[in-house]
Amino acid sequence: MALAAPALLRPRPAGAALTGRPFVQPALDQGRIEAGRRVFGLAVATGSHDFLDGVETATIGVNAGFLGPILSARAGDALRMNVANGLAEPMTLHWHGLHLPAAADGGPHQEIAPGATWSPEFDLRQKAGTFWFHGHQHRKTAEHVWAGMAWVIRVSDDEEAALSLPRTHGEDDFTLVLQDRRFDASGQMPYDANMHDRMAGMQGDVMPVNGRPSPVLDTDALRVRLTILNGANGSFYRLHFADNRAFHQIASDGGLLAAPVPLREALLSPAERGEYLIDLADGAVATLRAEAFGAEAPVMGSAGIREVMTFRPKTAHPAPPPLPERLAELAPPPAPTGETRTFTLSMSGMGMMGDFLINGRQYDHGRIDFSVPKDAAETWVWENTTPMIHPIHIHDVQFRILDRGGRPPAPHEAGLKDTVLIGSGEKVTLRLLFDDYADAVLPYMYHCHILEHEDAGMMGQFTVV
Ligand SMILES: [Cu+2]
Repeated sequence: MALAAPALLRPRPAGAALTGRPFVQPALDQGRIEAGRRVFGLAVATGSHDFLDGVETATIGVNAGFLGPILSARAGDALRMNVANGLAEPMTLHWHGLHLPAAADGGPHQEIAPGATWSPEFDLRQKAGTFWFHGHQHRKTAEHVWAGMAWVIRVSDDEEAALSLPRTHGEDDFTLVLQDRRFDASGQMPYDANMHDRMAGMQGDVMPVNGRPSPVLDTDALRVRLTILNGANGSFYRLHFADNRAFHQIASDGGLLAAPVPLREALLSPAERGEYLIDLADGAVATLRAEAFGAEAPVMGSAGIREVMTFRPKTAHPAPPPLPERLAELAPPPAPTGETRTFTLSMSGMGMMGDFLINGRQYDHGRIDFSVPKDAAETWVWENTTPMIHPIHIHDVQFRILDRGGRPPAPHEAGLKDTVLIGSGEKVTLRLLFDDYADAVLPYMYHCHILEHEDAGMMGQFTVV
């Protein structure tokens, strides 16, 4: 992000005229308990949603036209997900960030036929954190997610519950799904990816937050916790406040950081999550903004700055409440016990018009690229030789970043991760532990989470045996 112009550093006065509609916080769904198992029903169907005031846009939704309830569960829960495919085409639903058996992963090998229900059961072996689920149908992921087939799972645990943090859902604890979409003249958002979209990732000029562009929230809270998912197909968001205020990151993809990390901007790649604490005690209006850009940013630069949402404090207070000094016990990355593998991201052909490859190959649904011995702690080195940036997601594990471009990870990247940005020309080293689950046949995926790149074949698969 460029330095803000001086005029932007001054807080807007409270009560200044703003035109956005109220922020929408979807309810929490705690499922139902059946024989000691927490059961969620997820009905996937076509529907509609009013992203734009007074216009119904056709969607694919999960338990709603677009804004399904947020799934809420506790670490250690035994889960069953009843996923009912109400579409006229096959689909899958992948539990992004969850450590689970390959048969329950919801990747391209767990296809659900039209009219069928898929009911995986698995234990929730996570720390408190924010996870999500989205369509992962082979070559249809981008189209399905664009239409709305994605939402959030929030996981709580005792360690998080013992901390003095905002956690009243919808009062001082807000879950935000950031996306961008483009609409045609009739207010519809057909998935009409052109050549540029397939290269750079599909982006839109309207940025819904929980399905509503630039919403406004009037709040009594002196401090809010924002749990943010970048749910975009192809957009990266560099989040910051219009008044350049400082805030703190407290969690990354897989759970709490060791301690709050002060920031003035936070970059979220597609599929990444972050949790942030924002002080509102001064009573000034706080406008969260995002500089949006696509995979081609190293060449083409930013797509512009978008207003994400505005917080209007109802009250002022002499001082914000104190922050916790420590958050979670974060063990060091596991010591290596397995192989070191190198993954080179490349493009075939000339310039920007080639195919997207990992180690020189496109995804092949019938090819397992390699097998990892169960319980191995492996080292994966990712090298990006393309002129683009790629967020790499690895199924099954929460991994740790050991090294980014020859340096240790920044504090906000030093925690649990399942998606990591690999910059153009950059080399990033990860440590991953493949424990608990093995399956000789069914694989897990690793892929670029720019969904257009994934669908174009920037994906591979491995088994844990
Ligand atoms: Cu990519």
